[in-house]
Amino acid sequence: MKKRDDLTKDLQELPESGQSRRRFMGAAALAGVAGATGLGTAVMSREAFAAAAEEARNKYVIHPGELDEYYGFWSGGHSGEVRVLGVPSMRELMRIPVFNVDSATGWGISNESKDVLGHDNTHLNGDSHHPHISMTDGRYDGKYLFINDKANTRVARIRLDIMKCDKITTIPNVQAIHGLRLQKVPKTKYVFCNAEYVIPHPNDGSDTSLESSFTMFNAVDAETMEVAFQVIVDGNLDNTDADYTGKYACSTCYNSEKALDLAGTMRNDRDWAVVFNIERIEQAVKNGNYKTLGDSKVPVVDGRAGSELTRYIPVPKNPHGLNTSPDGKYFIANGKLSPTATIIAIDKLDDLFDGKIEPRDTVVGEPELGLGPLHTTFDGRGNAYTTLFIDSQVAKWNIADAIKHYNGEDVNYIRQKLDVHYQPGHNHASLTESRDADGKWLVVLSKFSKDRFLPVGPLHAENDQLIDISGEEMKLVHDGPTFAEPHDCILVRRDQIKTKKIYDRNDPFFASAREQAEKDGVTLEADNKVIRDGNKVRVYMTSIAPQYGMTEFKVKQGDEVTVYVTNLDTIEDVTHGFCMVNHGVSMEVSPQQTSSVTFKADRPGVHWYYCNWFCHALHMEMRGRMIVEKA
Ligand code: CUK
Ligand code: CUA
Ligand code: CA
Repeated sequence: MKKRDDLTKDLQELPESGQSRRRFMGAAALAGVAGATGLGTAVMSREAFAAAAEEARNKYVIHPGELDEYYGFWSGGHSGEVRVLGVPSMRELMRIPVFNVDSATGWGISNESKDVLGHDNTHLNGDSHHPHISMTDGRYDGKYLFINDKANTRVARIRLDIMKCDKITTIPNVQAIHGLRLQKVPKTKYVFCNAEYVIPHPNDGSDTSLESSFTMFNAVDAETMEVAFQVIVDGNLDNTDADYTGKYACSTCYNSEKALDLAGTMRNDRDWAVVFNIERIEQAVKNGNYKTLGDSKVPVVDGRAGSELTRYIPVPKNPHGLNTSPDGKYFIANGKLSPTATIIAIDKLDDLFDGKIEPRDTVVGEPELGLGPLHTTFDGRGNAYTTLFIDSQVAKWNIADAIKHYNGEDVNYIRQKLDVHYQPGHNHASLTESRDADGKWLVVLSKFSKDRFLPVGPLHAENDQLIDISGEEMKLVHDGPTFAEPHDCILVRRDQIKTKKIYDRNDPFFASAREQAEKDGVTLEADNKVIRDGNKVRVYMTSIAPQYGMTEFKVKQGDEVTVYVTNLDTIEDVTHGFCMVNHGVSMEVSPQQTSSVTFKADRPGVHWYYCNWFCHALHMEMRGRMIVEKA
């Protein structure tokens, strides 16, 4: 095998020779096309260059009034949210607050969002990494999107018909949910999620030793959002993915050493990928072969070495991403500290679990890709695309050729290496996690942007790059700055998502408001009424642009006031808001939606409320007064 440096040099097909890297970057979109036309930029005429640029532009520019072909769902990292982008335009369409507080929609402020987040409001932050869309028979069904919260050990579900988060579950007995993937076949019954850090059990301060510490692999029921089971593992857990039979899930572990310091986590030459036998785990739970931990009732099974529920496959040093190829054949573990990716054949796992072969016998390839392989994605044509964090590149390689090479054949499996800017984490090709992987677009989430955008102070944007992978060569076509911190994204065809234009009046999202109104004898769609219930006051009002059904209501100092606003407008896009000045109260009320918010009327006097979503020419006139009588 050639030395890595030679390989890299041979395979660098970028037309950047003779140019400074910086100049190349400025003309990145053009250079990509130049490569495809076989013309180095150095010899390209001005006219050819302009024509190539025009061709590139027409391919990815969505002109005003046109719609994108794909929805992209981006995690928002420690902003705690999810963002919706159109691809290939890369325009941001919407933000879906999840683990964060959002002033515009009132997420974290309104009662409906607190029903989801928990009314104690113990956390205002989150750290969302991995957005994944529910599947039926290995294809996106457009029903839900699930996402982890590493910061506060939660998993959230977003209803894709209204693009609102409707459930959040805190995973018990563990800390820091990181990797998250969904069961693909026969449907998404489970959300698989890895807790990253080992903690002692019980974690009550009585014993903080590593001997009593472990972490767990978790399965959340996708419909009920209850934790179905937890599996104790050796080492720790990073990323995960599931197969296309419904039988196996696989997770990477970078800390088989269970070390507390950095050097310690790198001590072993190999860590492992742990494979979970979902059928056997379900059976163990059914047979009552489990325990529970602390106050939680979640069944906990033991999957540590020697267990029949798991198998540990040694892979090189501190692996990171774990990705299933869309043909269902392979789990690919990305090396991170090793320049390799490890190809695990899923059809050998039955034999592994039956004790017929050894763990490393499942490995059918271990291609050398470059420095810092983190995540791999697929085009559905047999090629894989792996981000190289340290090399700041994406390596395109052919899986079948990598396997041949592993078997001693003299074949070159690397197809191309493309510079990205800079230090890529996840990458994601269109429909890549499903049977429908179509190999059209590749998004690369570069963690550093450095000189790619106007400087905005020491804190930089990240750089999400769009690469056209529909041809033989990857072509970089777009740079897009993003705020902290998209870890991962998922691209789905636009016809796979069906959204509501306005709310259904029976939507469960505001069912609790309806229940309360019924108890109070109030019809949400018609009444404008104040109901007093001790020192609790419920104010029901309607809204039609540009007016609230009530321009004044009276309460007493010290009352706990809940305002319910029902938007009677039926016209798409006519959203109202409700903001009570100086009370920290703000919320969205979209067409046919009911929203509510509770606050303390603690100061006597006049307090104005107003509509804060621009709804009408007379939007500013949409307001009213809360009169608080002195106690
Ligand atoms: S990730 Cu979460 S640490 Cu590579 Cu999926 Cu960034
Ligand atoms: Cu209603 Cu602005
Ligand atoms: Ca390690």
